[in-house]
Amino acid sequence: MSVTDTTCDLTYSKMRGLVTFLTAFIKERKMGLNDFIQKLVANPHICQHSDVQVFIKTDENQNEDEESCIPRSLCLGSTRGSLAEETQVKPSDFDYLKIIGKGSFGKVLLAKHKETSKYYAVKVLQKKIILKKKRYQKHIMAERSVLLKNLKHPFLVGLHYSFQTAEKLYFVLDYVNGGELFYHLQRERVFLEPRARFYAAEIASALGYLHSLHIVYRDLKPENILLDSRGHIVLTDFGLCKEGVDPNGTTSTFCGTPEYLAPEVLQKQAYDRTVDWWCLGSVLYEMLYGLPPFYSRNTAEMYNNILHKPLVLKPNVSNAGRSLLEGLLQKDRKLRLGAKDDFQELKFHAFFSPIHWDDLMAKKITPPFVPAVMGPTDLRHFDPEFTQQPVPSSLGNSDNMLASNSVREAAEAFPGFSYMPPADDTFL
Ligand code: ISQ
Repeated sequence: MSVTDTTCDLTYSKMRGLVTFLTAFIKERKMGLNDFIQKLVANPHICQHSDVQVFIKTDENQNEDEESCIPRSLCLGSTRGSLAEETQVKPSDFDYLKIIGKGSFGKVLLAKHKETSKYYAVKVLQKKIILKKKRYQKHIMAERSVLLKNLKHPFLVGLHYSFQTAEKLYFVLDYVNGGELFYHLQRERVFLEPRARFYAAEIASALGYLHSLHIVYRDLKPENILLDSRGHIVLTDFGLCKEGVDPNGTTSTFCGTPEYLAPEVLQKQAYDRTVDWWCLGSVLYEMLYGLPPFYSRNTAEMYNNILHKPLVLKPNVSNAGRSLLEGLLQKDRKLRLGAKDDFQELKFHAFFSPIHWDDLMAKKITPPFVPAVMGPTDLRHFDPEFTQQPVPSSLGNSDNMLASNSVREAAEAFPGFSYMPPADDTFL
């Protein structure tokens, strides 16, 4: 075989490899582009393959100031049928109007897409803070990974895009402004059973959906449960800790409020999806009784109560309600309601007998309470501590892309942090 032949052969086999790869890619694309991209970027071996490198390579001539959010070659389709270039989303595509939430890693902002005038909640995280703690880097990647699983559920916040610049990670999420569920609970102290049932049912159906995809939410806590402007539940934050993490990277055992921690999580034992049913029990308990179960102002005592104190339920809640709480707040996760047949067990519990689950999923049940909001820019339900803070002008600008080692490391730590909505998705 001549050298030329060999070269030809090699090129041909490479071509075949590429064709095989592309065929598989297109097939996968039909099944769910996002899922495929995720697998691709999550697998270092596949990523290192030269064909794949060529395939996913971003345009070398792209604006140096902004990392592309979407490798151009992956822009196979667009929600509006436009060209790849037009579908690239970058920080400067948005006007950042207000800070609506803050955590140790960054902020959540109300942002308006300049071209479409649609409103989004944009979560902006500082890479260097995340990088200081490997564990939380995993958290963020897990959050992205979870959000990218093409999650679509009426009571889960939707991710539209994620992208990164040299210093920051951006998540472009649905924006909801009905306020935190517990903001309303604090105002009213307790909810009547029908209202608590409605919220518990919407939360349970979202958790059941996540479990069906083998995702454990784990961190269900008051600040992650929002209401939209119609009064429906929206669960947010698959991994962002609002508090409890020192930005300097010192250890903190738990993220945020510890009230809802299941005994197995407190004891750092193995946990599974039943941890979410414990958390749901805690939310329901607080809605009906006005305080978290096992509550004590003394945190050590509360931990002890969660682990050892028997659940005592006062009779001002119906038998069905108390029976559900007893099932969910069972300390032994193997005996907990949902341990065998997950969400199905909850669905058929007497407490939920007034719920028509198909109607619930279709948002056909009229919410028991409609938050008073005048429009998307009505921020009355957000903490003024956040909304009164000035919005950093740097957000819509390009990050400094100086090729320092730390910046490069920061970029490499979040591989594939870009996202394009599925072809059948609308741009809100
Ligand atoms: C969506 N809307 C308002 C606030 C939010 C906070 C976190 C994540 C998503 C959000």
